[in-house]
Amino acid sequence: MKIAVLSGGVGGARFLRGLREHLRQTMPDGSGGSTAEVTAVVNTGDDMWLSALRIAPDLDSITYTLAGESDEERGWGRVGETERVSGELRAYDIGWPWFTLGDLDIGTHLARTSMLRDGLTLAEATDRITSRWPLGVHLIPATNDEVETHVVTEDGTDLHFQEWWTRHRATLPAARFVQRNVEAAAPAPGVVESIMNADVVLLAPSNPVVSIGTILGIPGIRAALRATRAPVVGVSPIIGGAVVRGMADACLSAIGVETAADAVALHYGSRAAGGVLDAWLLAEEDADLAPTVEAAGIRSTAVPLWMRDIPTSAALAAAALAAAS
Ligand code: FO1
Repeated sequence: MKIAVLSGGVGGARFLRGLREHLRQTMPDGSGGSTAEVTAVVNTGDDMWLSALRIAPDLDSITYTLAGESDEERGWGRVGETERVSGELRAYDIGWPWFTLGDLDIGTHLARTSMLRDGLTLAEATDRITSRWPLGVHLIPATNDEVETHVVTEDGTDLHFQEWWTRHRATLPAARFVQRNVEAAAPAPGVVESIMNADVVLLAPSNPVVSIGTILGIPGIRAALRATRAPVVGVSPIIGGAVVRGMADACLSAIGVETAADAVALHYGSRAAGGVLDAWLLAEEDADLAPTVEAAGIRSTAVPLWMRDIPTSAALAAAALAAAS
């Protein structure tokens, strides 16, 4: 079974860990893995150059989570982290004091930057970095091109998404999000193929605007989702009318979408009506919204959406696969 998952960072990482667990249990390969093939198409809009290093937050969040090396409390970076190099950079007034690079994390950024300088693509560097651990999921950046998300605030200031997100905690009202140079970008090799050859395509419960939305904004990816014979199933990132984590509500309001599980489904749209979804998982708290989603041509199921641990994440992944059939 081939599964393609469009994913952002933290929520997507936990969902992928649950999917891997579910497949290990239900489709074991006899050596602890699964016979299923999972490809994660990962958002790169949060990426940036900082202190001469190429930072790729969502790729790293998923890598560290699947490797069992992630800081589960903070939701990003490595567990057992130290910040000696960051202290030195601050002493030289280099980098962003509000954006902490841990020493182990800097190792990843140095490795990635070194490979990029040697002429590898981001996808090739990602293959090299992820091969260090038996992740059980193939990570592909949505694009090898640098398509960074910028936020234009109401007063016209243009900020890299990371500054808006980590320095200002998304409190500056955003007028719009801009995917820099997206018109010249192409899906990374393997992205369209993973969607077209999939038996199931899943949209992880990631930020619908700056994670899933930015993946869909890469020319060719939305068309692949509309063309694939695989059912496309999305998982709501909103539970009980509130975002699970992060500040996705600030992103949704900026694009005029209500922070509600049905509104996000309608924003993605049904494939019959020019969108990308065949089915949508809602939280049980939002089961009353199912008729609205169904009326839009999207099959809708209410399931427990909280991913508190690996078993609950695995149960959510199982529900998403069940909704596909
Ligand atoms: N988020 C923060 O709120 N503060 C930070 O200092 C911070 C540092 C950081 C370093 C590396 C990395 O990969 C992620 C980091 N993040 C930080 C999280 C990051 O903003 C998010 O992972 C995504 O970009 C947004 O979903």
